[in-house]
Amino acid sequence: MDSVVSDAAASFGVTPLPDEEEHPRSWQTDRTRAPVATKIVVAGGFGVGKTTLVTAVSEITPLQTEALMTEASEETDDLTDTPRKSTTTVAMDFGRLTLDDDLVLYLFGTPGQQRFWFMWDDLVRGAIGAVVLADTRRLKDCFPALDYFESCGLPYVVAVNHFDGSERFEPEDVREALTIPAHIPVMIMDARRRISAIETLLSLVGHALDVTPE
Ligand SMILES: Nc1nc2c(ncn2[C@@H]2O[C@H](COP(=O)(O)OP(=O)(O)OP(=O)(O)O)[C@@H](O)[C@H]2O)c(=O)[nH]1
Ligand SMILES: [Mg+2]
Repeated sequence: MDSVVSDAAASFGVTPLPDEEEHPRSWQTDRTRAPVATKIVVAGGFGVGKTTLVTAVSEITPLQTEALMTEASEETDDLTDTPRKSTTTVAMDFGRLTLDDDLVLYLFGTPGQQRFWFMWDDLVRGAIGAVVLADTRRLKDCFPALDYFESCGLPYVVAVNHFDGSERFEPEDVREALTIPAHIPVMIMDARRRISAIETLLSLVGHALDVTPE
């Protein structure tokens, strides 16, 4: 991690990646302080940046299940807004992020293609909440994820992954367009930037704590 990112990460309580063998973290040696492990789901429409987000924040090499996209999927997978995308997630993304030494987030990215949605029920089991990624050029793609979390009652936040060249909107405009209730955080972020993605995850953790009964 470079120093600019390290400094910014420190201000979020994110410990820079240590050489775990030589410099174990305090929670690895202090047996009285077990870390709290939480599961977080990263959802949203096809190609919105779920794998990008998990990869950007993960302190371990993320598990990815990417498959090459072929001409056979041209009819169903619209690549107009992501022309350089060549692979798609077919099962899940998995990554890990430690905050403040004692809160460990396990991140599960969902597959975006509709034909893999049957896996969501398994992926969300035990999660404290979800990030729903949205792209303002194709807002309707995030409706299935919003509907899913609304109906199962899992806390969620909405994060607009701002793609270069797309028009920039204020969070309140996006809230109105998606009819997101006032108490649910809506933010503009960049899934490629670690700090931006961590801010989104922190917002979800805070929101989940607010709305989940003790
Ligand atoms: N310009 C720009 N490109 C992005 C951004 N986020 C992701 N990308 C690119 O957009 C494409 C889609 O990213 P993925 O992370 O694979 O999207 P996904 O949501 O995991 O896709 P599926 O798993 O197939 O649904 C990739 O080519 C990324 O490099 C962003 O914030 N800005
Ligand atoms: Mg993906």
